Amino acid sequence: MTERDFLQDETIFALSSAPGRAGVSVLRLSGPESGDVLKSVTQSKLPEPRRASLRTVYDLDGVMIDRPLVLWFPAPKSFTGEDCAEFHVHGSVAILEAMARCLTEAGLRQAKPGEFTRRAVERGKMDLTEAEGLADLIDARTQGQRIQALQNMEGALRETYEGWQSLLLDALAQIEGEIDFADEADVPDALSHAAYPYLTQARDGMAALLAQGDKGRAVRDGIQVAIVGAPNAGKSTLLNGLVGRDVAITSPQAGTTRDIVEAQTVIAGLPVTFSDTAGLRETVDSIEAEGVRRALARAEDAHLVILVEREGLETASHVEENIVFRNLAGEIDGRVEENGDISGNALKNIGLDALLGKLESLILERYAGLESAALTRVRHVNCIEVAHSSVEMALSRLGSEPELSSEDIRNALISLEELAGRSDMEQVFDRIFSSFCIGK
Ligand SMILES: Nc1nc2c(ncn2[C@@H]2O[C@H](COP(=O)(O)OP(=O)(O)O)[C@@H](O)[C@H]2O)c(=O)[nH]1
Ligand SMILES: [Mg+2]
Repeated sequence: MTERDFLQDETIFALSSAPGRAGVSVLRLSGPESGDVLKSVTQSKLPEPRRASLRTVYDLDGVMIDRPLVLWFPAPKSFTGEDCAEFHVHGSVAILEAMARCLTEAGLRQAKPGEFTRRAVERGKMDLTEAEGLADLIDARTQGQRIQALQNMEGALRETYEGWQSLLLDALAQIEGEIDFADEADVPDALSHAAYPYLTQARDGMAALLAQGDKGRAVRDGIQVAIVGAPNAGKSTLLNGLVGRDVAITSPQAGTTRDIVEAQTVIAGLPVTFSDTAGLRETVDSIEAEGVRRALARAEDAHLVILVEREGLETASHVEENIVFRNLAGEIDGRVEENGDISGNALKNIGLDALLGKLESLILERYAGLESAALTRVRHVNCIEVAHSSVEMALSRLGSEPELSSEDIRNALISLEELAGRSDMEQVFDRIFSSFCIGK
């Protein structure tokens, strides 16, 4: 028995709702002792599975703690796949403390962070990408994040890579058939040829998903918008106007902003962080020069860049911008010019609606409404990139070196198993061998 198997046999509990005073707080149990502990602390028989029942909970001395709703989820139909129970107690600090003491005395252990979900993954209730989706759903602050997280939690990415796995296993079965039975007369010469369509379909699917680039990560982590331009162009004034708060110091003195000033907002249901930066100019002041260096680096890393221009001011360095805001003097109409630039007056909040409208349409166009699975982590991109290049390699030597080609396909499958959070290849081998027979 490994240490992990041993740990899995432990029954754990945790407060699953937020800590502190609340109308109701939920305590969750998972592991083989869940049912016995539920019976003993309620001094009654187990409730009907998955039905809320009112019970009294007693401590070890037989003194009442609270009268909660309790639920019993016998394995495997539970969140973790183990026996689970829930107590919906009144949410007071004193009740939670008494419950924790009572459950600890009954032999249960406090769960570690993420331990319920980890058990769910290890028991096959969900794969790693679904668990990541669940974590993102709990962290979601905007509607766009919620929608993206739900898709992955519901298995969008899992279904996608399972489709590729199936194609790769079919391809492998064809190739192995040719290698193993090459001497037999009834096997067609170019059985491996039959593997082409499977491999190209898997390759194209991976390429299409990789083509979404950093979309999924931008939604999960937030969209970075850098505000750059010459000193005194009105960048800090613009930032304050955009978020409706006085976050950055503004002054007629050139070189006021040196550190990056960030402010958050929500556009098109997605979290957006604006970064106000030091004005771009040649300077002998070493602190300001560091500010300029940071400004350029931020513009480089940002998803979108707003360049603020003001008459008579030169922007010293070239920056790839997405939107130009022309900060004009006087009572003018804020508007979108023919070339797409926005004219306005940052100090008087003129043209900010036009600017926000343009930002919103750019964000919608680039980052919103992912209909397929989302690559929300670098891990996802890495696994799929390796799988993709392995399949490319397999295709390139399918005709000449089928043995090596099948090795490439196995490597692609290993990367997808990694994406799934499973390194156990047994399932894959089962599939390979059963397909193998069909080929015959
Ligand atoms: N007249 C006028 N003054 C502005 C406008 N925007 C900013 N300012 C002023 O120009 C000065 C520099 O603005 P600031 O936002 O600090 O520029 P930054 O260096 O680009 O951050 C401040 O005194 C602002 O009040 C504008 O649209 N019109
Ligand atoms: Mg400034």
